[in-house]
Amino acid sequence: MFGFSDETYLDVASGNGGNGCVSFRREKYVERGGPDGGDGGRGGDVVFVVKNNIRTLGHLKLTRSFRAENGHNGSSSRCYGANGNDIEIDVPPGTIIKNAETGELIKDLTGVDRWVFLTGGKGGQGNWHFRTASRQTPRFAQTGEKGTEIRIGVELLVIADIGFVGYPNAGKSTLLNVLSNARSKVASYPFTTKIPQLGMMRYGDHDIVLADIPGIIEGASEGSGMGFKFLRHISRTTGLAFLIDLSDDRYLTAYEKLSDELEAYSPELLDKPKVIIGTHLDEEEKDAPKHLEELKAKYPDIKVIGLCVYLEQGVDEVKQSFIKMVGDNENETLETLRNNAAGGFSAHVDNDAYYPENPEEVK
Ligand SMILES: Nc1nc2c(ncn2[C@@H]2O[C@H](COP(=O)(O)OP(=O)(O)OP(=O)(O)O)[C@@H](O)[C@H]2O)c(=O)[nH]1
Ligand SMILES: [Mg+2]
Repeated sequence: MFGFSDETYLDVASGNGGNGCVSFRREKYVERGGPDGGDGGRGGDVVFVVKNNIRTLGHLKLTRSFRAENGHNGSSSRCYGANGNDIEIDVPPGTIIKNAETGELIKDLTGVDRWVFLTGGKGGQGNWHFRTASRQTPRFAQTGEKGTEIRIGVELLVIADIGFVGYPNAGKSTLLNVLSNARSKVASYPFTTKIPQLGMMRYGDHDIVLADIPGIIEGASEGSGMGFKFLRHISRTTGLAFLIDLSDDRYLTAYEKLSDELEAYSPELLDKPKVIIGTHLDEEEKDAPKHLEELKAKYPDIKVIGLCVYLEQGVDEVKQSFIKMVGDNENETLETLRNNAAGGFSAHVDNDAYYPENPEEVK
């Protein structure tokens, strides 16, 4: 279980084939022209296109019905009807298509770029095809084949791109709420956040999934505080953001202590790209700006950003650092998605923020 699973249903239909045409040639001086009704065009297909820049099913909740165009009818002079246009449905990597009624898996789109799900109906043949020596005036043509209509379930496991790590009260939920539509509870007491929350940060046409997890304290690996079981939710993220409260006495040691706890859970966590975010930068009476400089000097090899969301200081820089972390590691993100096509817990999705349906499920 590394993320939230999201699902929706769609009604999809391929286009009907156009009808063949019944028509006879009419020309000057030719009294009884032969049949010349053309064929109907093919109905459009329903095609799924996997787009790496989409990470959610949000856009499919606005439009639930997707119909390909019908083929056009044939016409006289043996003119073919035009083929109907295909309908393309964009989905994020790792999407699974199921039969909505039976729940049966139709297709796992992991590793697929483009997939024709329903082909359109064939066009009917015009009466021109039905002429024979004994039947020179066929007054019939074939009707186009019907397209296929089905209700499908679309499922996706949403895996976070950036995981927030920090002591309680560092400002993790505050940051999540500013960067995404999530409404993670914010309060001045420790362990306000009790279960992971995901939010979607949008930039251009890209989605970046952020994960806010409960605060970690020294000794979490031995079970102190909320323990560190929630680290599994950030174990597959592309990058980590360490949030350190610059007004807290522990600002200079926090990064090492948090790293020790992560290492005790899984040493690979430390290999991830990371950024340190010094929060509460506005607390000048507690020397927050000076502490920020000390942190920068202590970790010259790590990007250290000062942040106060209330004064909008550092918000852009934080965003850019997330975009860069995800952009630099796009292939790894895709790999992770491919390897995690199952699992997760279900979430109630509201305006692109994910709230677990059943908190007990979230282990
Ligand atoms: N002055 C100031 N207060 C902040 C800042 N960021 C967050 N806070 C406050 O710090 C307190 C804790 O913020 P949260 O976002 O709930 O912290 P958290 O890291 O999610 O905490 P837990 O969920 O308990 O782990 C809240 O009272 C916030 O209003 C900041 O930049 N400056
Ligand atoms: Mg919180």
